[in-house]
Amino acid sequence: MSDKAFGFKIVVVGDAAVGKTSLIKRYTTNTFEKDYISTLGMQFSRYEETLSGIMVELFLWDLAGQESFATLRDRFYKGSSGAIVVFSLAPEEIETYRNIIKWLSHVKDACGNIPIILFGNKADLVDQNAISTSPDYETSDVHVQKFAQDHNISEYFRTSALTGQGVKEGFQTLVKKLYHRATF
Ligand code: G3D
Ligand code: MG
Repeated sequence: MSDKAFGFKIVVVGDAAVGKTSLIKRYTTNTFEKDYISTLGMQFSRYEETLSGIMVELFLWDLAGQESFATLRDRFYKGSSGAIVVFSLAPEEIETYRNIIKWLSHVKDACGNIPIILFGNKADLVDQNAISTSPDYETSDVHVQKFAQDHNISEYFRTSALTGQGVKEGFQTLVKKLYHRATF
């Protein structure tokens, strides 16, 4: 019998090219691969996280290539304990922020009220001071935090799969939440 008491499926969703695969790779192997080969359909990585000495087995699912996949949606989301919704902070990819509402509704339709963490990825591409302080930016921290609160999102992290900023912290925050939900 396995000594792993806990196993969680986590779906990582968001528009194509926001960095879902790169974030999973950064978290599970602590590397960044510039030119990985994308495959069609969905893929998952298995990862063992240890929280205060307790081993937690994670199955991290993401979509590769075709992000509009209505027919596969049920299979992809089935059995998920938590979700990470990702958009890109790169100014020319602002559309990916406006689209998170769609990803949130997919998660809620398929999984009900599971914990959701929001990642604003590619933080390395933007002027950190500008986005955190200037309310002119649609993706400034104040605006995104407000959006997160209004949509029942547990927490928001600015991340970079390239530098590693916020990645481990963000994933671990979700895992802790799932663990608490499962034990209390
Ligand atoms: P996806 O799985 O959501 O489709 P990918 O996204 O992980 O494939 O990433 C899409 C592109 O964005 C890749 O570039 C990848 O290298 C880049 N990328 C992912 N995360 C970051 C990040 O945090 N910072 C920066 N600067 N780039 C990132 P290519 O050029 O291979 O398309
Ligand atoms: Mg991908």
